Amino acid sequence: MRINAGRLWDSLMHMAKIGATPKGGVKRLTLTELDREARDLFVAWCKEAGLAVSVDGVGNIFARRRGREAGAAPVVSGSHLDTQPSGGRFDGCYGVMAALEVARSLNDHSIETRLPFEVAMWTNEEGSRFLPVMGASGAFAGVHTTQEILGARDLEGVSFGDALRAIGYAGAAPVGGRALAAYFEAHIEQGPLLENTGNTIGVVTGALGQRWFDVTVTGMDAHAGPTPMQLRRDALLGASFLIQEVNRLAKVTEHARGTVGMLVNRPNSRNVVPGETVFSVDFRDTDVGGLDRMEQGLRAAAAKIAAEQRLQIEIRQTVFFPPCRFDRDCVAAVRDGAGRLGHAHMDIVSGAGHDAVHIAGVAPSAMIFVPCEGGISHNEIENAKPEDLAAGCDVLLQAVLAKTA
Ligand code: HGY
Ligand code: MN
Ligand code: MN
Repeated sequence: MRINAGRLWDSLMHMAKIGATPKGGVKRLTLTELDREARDLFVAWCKEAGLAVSVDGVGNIFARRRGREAGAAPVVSGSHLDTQPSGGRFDGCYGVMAALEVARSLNDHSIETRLPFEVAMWTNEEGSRFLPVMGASGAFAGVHTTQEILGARDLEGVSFGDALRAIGYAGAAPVGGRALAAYFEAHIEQGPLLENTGNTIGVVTGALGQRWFDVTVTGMDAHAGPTPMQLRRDALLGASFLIQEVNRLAKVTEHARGTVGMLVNRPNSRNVVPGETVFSVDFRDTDVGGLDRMEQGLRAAAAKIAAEQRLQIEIRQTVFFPPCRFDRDCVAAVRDGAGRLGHAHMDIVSGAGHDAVHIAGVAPSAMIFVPCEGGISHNEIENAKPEDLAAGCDVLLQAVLAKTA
């Protein structure tokens, strides 16, 4: 039994039109009109496939296919439809479309599973508009409260709850608190390993832990002309020293990662010494000790720079989740599926966070990676081969069949 590769590709390309950018990417930020349009299309496709659709209080969407044991805990598979501001056509969307294709293929082959199967779409996985990243799957898993998620505000001050209501997806279903028999997520690797090693399938055994901060550097606005260099309290200059330190700390060990992706400089005028600079720090590592090492290094460097440059530097943690290991049996179901289908495969640890990382805290979970061109993602040129996407979806079908039997 195989999925319908053409239908999977067509669904991906249809969804990619919603928020399409001139460079071939997708900008579909969470809880915007474009997100609503994508959600409406997804819900329509689920209903066409005979799935019962429900929406929970943070906008997570679940589309349920009946099983013989109608009330039993379902096997679930899904991902996210929101993208980065300069996102691609596959990050997240592939996992939602692959899960929908599994449901469609079970219908095509008139398969009645013992357990119900649900397709899931998690709100705000990317965390680029609202913190925390992976917030809605985190609420489902009890890592965050619903109030915390609904109260988050974007840079314009709009709350998650207001934006969710504005697009009509403030659902009535409770957030979490229900058992899942298993969870699988298909995703592009977003790194170069599979492509470089000639593997089609990544059997994902776990994911790096993450710790994010917002750093606020405060100095003094001053005139760029009359103010002598030695009297300045230049917030952007202080931030630049600390940003170099983030990069240095992350290079100390092989699997550590350190990124400054967001920076706001005030007053951001060409002839004013900046008085305030706010920037993000994203640390990742295979163990919490590595995250602790980088945090301690960051705080020590900040204290030194603050004293030398006569600045105030505040460091506020915004995201933390420990490294995760996926469920051995679910990982084996993925590995066995890839083996049975004859796809070259390798075990791999995810450098990216995914909703599966939170769901793994409440249900046996695993992920399936497929290659993306050049390992590039979070970039409008993100690309993947139809045959690899189909292979990953076939492995997902095998894993779902194994767990719903
Ligand atoms: O940041 C991540 O790892 C994911 O793309 N949200
Ligand atoms: Mn993703
Ligand atoms: Mn992403």
